[in-house]
Amino acid sequence: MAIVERVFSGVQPTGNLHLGNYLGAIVNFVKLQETHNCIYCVVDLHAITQGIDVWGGPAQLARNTREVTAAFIASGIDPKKHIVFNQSQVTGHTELTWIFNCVARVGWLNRMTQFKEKAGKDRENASVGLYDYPVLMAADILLYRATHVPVGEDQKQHLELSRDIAQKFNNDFGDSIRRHGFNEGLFFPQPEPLITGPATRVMSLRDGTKKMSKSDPSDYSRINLTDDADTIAQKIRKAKTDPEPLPSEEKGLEARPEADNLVGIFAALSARSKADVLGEFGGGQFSSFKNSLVELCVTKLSPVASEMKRLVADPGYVDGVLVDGADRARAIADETMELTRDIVGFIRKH
Ligand code: AQP
Repeated sequence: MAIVERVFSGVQPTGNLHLGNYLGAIVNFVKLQETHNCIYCVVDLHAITQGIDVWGGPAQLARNTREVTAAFIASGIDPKKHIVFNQSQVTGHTELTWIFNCVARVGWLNRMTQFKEKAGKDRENASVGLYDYPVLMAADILLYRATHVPVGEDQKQHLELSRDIAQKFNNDFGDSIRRHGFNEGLFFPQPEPLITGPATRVMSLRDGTKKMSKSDPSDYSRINLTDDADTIAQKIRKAKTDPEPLPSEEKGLEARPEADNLVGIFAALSARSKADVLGEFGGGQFSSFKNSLVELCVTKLSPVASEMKRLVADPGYVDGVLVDGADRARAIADETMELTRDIVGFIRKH
């Protein structure tokens, strides 16, 4: 069972899928289909790590899971050629998490900044699942022995942890791994983060120093993939800016986070460089730039939104995609888990 190049990534069904998720992750997912075998997962087990008020309860979780699946397909992911499924249908994710819990060190998890940000001041009251989130993420990736993981910049630290877990597992169980025919002692690959593409960190429309996020209480901070043209226009027109006109060169965006963010979004959506965008709009006022940005956003996002709407109205089809994807994912996961159990020394029926 040699290591083959394989892409894995996931999106949480926590509602409000936004332009950051789209440009930072989904657009890259679509592109990678041309060169790799890809597995794209709706990570519902991750979604429940925050309070029930955040993930919205059972009916909302199911709705959000279908919505993320619809967004994948509407954006151009082909669930027949590649694998699209929801995480909870493949039990290997949780089983491998337990084994990795015994490999990962508490000191490693204590350094995870996302936990600190999400748990906030009330850390004692955060769920154990939220603390363990990065270990589940390592299991998601390594269950498929995936080699490449397209993510936004915010996930970089978690990817580094996945690499540390893979390496420690390979070291701890090196002799057993070799006895199982992996002569180099490498069972799990070191997954490579792919933090590339048009916009690896899209910022809030209300505060250019904060990441655009599903959980921001202000809906005006983000453009949701399901927003209609009027809502997109309102949000962009209200987006925070500064009183200066747009600079003519990229250097002029330094220390102007809101301007930088809007120019970055324009560049990403139009597949142009920021310098090129500033060549056209530099020296002008934000108002006319914003009008062009509204037009661009609506042109790019409306077809995705209307296809999502059509798919969400057909839950039978969407659930079918997830069940079919889970069957194909499970076939790969079972192979990894059987070997992993043997490597660790768990007795099982052969
Ligand atoms: N603002 C962003 N810019 C670029 N990429 C982003 N991603 C998220 N926000 C941005 C990338 O989207 C993928 C899916 O993210 P996720 O659903 O797993 O959760 P997250 O990273 O926690 O995203 P949110 O939207 O910010 O949710 P909350 O509010 O719950 O924290 C990932 O590849 C992520 O990098």
